[in-house]
Amino acid sequence: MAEKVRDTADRIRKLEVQGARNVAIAAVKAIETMAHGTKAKTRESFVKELFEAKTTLFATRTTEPLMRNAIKWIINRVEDSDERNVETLVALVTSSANSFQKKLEASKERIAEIGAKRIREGMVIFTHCHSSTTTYLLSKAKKDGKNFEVICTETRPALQGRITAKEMVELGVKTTMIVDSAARSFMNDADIVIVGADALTSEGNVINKIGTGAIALLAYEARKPFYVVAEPLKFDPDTLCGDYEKIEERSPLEIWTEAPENLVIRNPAFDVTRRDYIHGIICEEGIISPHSIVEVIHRRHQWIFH
Ligand code: RUB
Repeated sequence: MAEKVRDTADRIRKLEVQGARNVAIAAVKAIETMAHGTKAKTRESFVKELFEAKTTLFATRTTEPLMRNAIKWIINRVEDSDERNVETLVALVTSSANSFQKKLEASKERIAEIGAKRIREGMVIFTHCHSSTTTYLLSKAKKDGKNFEVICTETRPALQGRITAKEMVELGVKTTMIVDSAARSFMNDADIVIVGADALTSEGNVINKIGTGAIALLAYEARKPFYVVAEPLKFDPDTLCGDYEKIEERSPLEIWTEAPENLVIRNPAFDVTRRDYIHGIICEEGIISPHSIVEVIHRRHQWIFH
């Protein structure tokens, strides 16, 4: 299998590429590069290569339906075509990869446009981890001339909150970083919570960085609106058929490298936020209730079910 796919898979696994959107884009680019460099002479061997790449990339991070949907989009289009010429199939991979990326780009813009309207002058926004969709929305609000503050968690154990903090400081936004366990102490200072998502389930629950579920509960207790910014393409169709979204469990070494022997360390990367605590999902369709996610998928992305 192409070097590029292996290399991308490695970078995703090591969190050198992080966040659902960035992971999906990196995977799409890797498949495109692999297709360009293919030595396959027949449709069958080309399709086999695509499936090998899919297996490798799917295995990198368990809780990334956007990446899975992106790869599915490309492979579906190749499988649905009757074309036997490999060069034409490579061109089809390129056009599918481009159209997927364009969809993602357009949704990011639209989400930022819609979400920025919820940011009022002087607001304090609480966020967790690093979501490129969230920080893009905040940068749009800033460009619109709004002044606001951000409180961000450091996000143990991999400290993705630092990426958010750096981006916000560079944007000229007054930013306060707190340890994750200080979330309750600072929730009262916030006006609104905005987080990203890795997965959306058929019941309208949202899966995001570990700790998000607890932050949603804190926001509920403090009566602060809790919004999720996510494109519906993060929907996992398997949840409609009864499967639970699997939660990635990462190495205990991320938590403690020299831990005592026999100590059990658990390191789930994500948790579930129940729909009851979510005011709205800000997506390119507008601000929707978590209950309507399946309806949106039926209307906009039927192919996900196939
Ligand atoms: C990142 C994370 C982000 C979502 C959404 O976790 O939980 O909130 O992926 O990000 P990790 P985006 O750092 O483990 O990948 O809005 O960029 O898709």
